[in-house]
Amino acid sequence: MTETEYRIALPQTTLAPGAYTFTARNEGNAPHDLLIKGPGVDSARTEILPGGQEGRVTVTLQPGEYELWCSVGNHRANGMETTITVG
Ligand SMILES: [Cu+2]
Repeated sequence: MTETEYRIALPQTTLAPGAYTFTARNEGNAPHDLLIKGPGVDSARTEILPGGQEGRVTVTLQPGEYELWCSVGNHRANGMETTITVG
């Protein structure tokens, strides 16, 4: 997935249950991170990524809805959040 000001872009928003490693690439100028929360996942996150850098986060997804967002500053309120549906 890619992060810019102020958007998280995913290749797809529905996934089958299972283990995944997400790669978040910061294609913006501001620092960004990526957090994931949902069934069985509470504190999964990348480090804060400077522009041009990427980070990974590994999670096991169960059926349900997962929130993805950037926790830097007010980025989430500015639009850096999305959801994934698993099932
Ligand atoms: Cu951000």
